[in-house]
Amino acid sequence: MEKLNIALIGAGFMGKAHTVAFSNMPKFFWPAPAMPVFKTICDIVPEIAEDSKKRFGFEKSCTDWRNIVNDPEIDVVSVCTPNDSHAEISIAALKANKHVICEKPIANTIENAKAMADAAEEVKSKNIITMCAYQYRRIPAVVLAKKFIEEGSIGEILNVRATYLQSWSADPASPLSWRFQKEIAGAGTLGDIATHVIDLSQYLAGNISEVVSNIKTYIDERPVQEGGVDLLGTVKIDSDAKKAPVDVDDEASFLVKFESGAVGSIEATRNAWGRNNFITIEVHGTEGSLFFNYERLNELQVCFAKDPDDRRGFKTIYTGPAHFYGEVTWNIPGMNIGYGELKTIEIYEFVKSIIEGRQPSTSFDVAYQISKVCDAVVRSFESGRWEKC
Ligand code: SOE
Repeated sequence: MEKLNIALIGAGFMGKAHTVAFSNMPKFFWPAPAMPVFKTICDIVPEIAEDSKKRFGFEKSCTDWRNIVNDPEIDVVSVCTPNDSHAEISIAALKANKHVICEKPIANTIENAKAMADAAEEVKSKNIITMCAYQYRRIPAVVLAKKFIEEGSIGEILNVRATYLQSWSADPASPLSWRFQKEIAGAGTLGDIATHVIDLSQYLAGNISEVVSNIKTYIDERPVQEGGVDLLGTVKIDSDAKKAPVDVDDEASFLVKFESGAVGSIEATRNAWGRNNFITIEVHGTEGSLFFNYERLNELQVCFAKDPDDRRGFKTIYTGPAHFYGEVTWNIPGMNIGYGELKTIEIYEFVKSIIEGRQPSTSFDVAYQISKVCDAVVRSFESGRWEKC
């Protein structure tokens, strides 16, 4: 079995998610397309780099990502750093003929997103694979929704309503991590989570062509945290701490038009008390409707117009062995998968793409298209008009 030497840059929350996924991949998917070898982990904080080496089982650690890009032994680079370094690292890695999986959003600016898509295009002919980590489209229930749509079970799509609501930044005492700084993150909620539901909407209904938007910042300054570690609201900082301005959005809502003629809406905020990872998508077609909610991620609700008037309504399908990769996760519907299995499915698809020499469905060009929608959302907020993507 082929081996792939893995290097991971950025040992925080996403570094942990990628490592768990690489390590679980052959446990679920056997025979694996290739065996990951945990070569090098990089973090700019020396103690975190060294600690993660031991914790995650890497052979080496470093604090400068260039060591990884310049290492001829490395086949695959996982980019799990804050958004402002995605472009520089990914482009350098691609130029060094490494396969790259990069966390979302692909970049902090539309220019960087384009540069990354261009760099990926340049090495495509050498079978160098890129993936941006839009994992939610790989949830079995979402894949089932796509199957219903493709089979024509809900007819022609009329409307897509999508939301991504979280609460971790609703508390003004949640610290000012990089996610609230435009220079690093590029955008707030729009880049961080609206991008996921843009991806889901486009996966199910095709590309979005135009948007009209509203953007809002609710909490315009936050307490400064020591160190660069992203605490995602899990730690609160007391009210007399030094504060600094927030220059990104807390909420982004927009109406969308799809190339197909369908319409819809997308809303995202990280300031919705009671909503945790509330990704919902409801698709209405001429012959029926579909509804998915990540907080019940092993379920898809479907309603068919053809059912008799006295029986029509949403029914719930529990995903399991009969569904996408269900045969390799757990054996009984209702045993359920979670975030860890989902990231594992994503890494499996990435590694399989490398071995088969074909781009996965969330390659850098697809991620760039999502950034174009975000760019149009910002332009529309400034112009007050519909803007093309
Ligand atoms: C924080 O909002 C976050 O970690 C996002 O950055 C992820 O993309 C999302 O999947 C979970 O929430």
